[in-house]
Amino acid sequence: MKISQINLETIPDSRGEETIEVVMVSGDLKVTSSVPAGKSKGKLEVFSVASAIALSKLEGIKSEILNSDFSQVFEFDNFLKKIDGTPDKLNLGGNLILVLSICFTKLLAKSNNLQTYQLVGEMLEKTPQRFPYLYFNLIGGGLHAQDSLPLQEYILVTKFASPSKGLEYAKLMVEKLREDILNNFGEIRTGDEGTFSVKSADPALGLEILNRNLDDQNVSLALDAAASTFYNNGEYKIGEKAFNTMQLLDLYQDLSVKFPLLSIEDPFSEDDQQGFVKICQTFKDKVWIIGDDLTVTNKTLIQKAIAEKQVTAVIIKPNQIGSVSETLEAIKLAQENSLKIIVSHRSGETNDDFIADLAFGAQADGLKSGAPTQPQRLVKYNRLIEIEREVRKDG
Ligand code: 2PG
Ligand code: MG
Repeated sequence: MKISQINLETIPDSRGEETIEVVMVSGDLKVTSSVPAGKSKGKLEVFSVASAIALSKLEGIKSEILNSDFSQVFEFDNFLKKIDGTPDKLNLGGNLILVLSICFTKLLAKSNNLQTYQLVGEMLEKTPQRFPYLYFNLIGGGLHAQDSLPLQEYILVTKFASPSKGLEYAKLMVEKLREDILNNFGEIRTGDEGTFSVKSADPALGLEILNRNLDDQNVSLALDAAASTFYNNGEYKIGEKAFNTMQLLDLYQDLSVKFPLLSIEDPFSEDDQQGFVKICQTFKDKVWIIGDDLTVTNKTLIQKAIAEKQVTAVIIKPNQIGSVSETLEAIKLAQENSLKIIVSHRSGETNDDFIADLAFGAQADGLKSGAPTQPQRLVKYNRLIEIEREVRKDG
């Protein structure tokens, strides 16, 4: 496939910070993609360049891209990775390589008369059928909300076969929570991902509020502790209290007895890998232990986490690794080793809905896209519903 045009622009993300959007054209086909940004980032995520740098880097390589002919995503990505020439994408930036890579994937799908999820399915040799659980972060804390709960994300997980049912349930939950929080805290405060936020140092409180509003068997709760963000010198600081690894593990055990917890993401710091080993031994298959900062969608780090039995699930965020093909390699490795995969947005998001196609195409176990209150979050859930309609029509 020949690419005939590439244009890059700067746009604001959901936090109002600058990010990049690319329009890519091949003949009469046109696609758009834009990339998100994280705030609680793993240390080993690939490098991102500033928007102005991305623009000038693209100008430097554009003619080479337009003069080439690529027939596969891997080929396109390898071409860019070769120009970049560094493992951490220090030269072109993971954000620039990824936005081009996603555009190319969407364009290649279109030129083959496929939906993006169908191409993803083909690349992973899967037949997409089942929809992922939906991870709705409804109460935010940590780095994502000022003066708030200590853990980063208190999540409603909907497990309905149909994503439209999941979204409907989550929207009703938002209304119930608004009333609950207003009655009990006297004010409504919000966090980065369109969540509610409350002022408290009690790590259990977010789960308590969610739990007292649950009324269906098809829903569970989940946590993203993002524990690297409150870890220092071997200690976890929660409010005024300091926890060591075993004390924090006790806290999680306590929470898992009190609440219907499906999963805990980043329960320990990426620098406390023994914590991950211990929590996996403790919970076995009862609660999924998800790596995010620990594994950063990187197949070498996922391999290590598998070998050392540190996780039973991984977060998949394309911008942690910076290309579609490497994201798919990470997914393949995780799935071959029976890890659950949860495809995820970032806290600073855009209107790109690629991760919905990625989640369905890869037959992910979960899609995590924040609260159903911000357009940048809703666009992903709505894309899944659009896919659902199309799949039901064809099936
Ligand atoms: C996370 C994400 C998304 P951030 O930790 O899982 O919710 O946050 O994008 O800030 O890393
Ligand atoms: Mg996380």
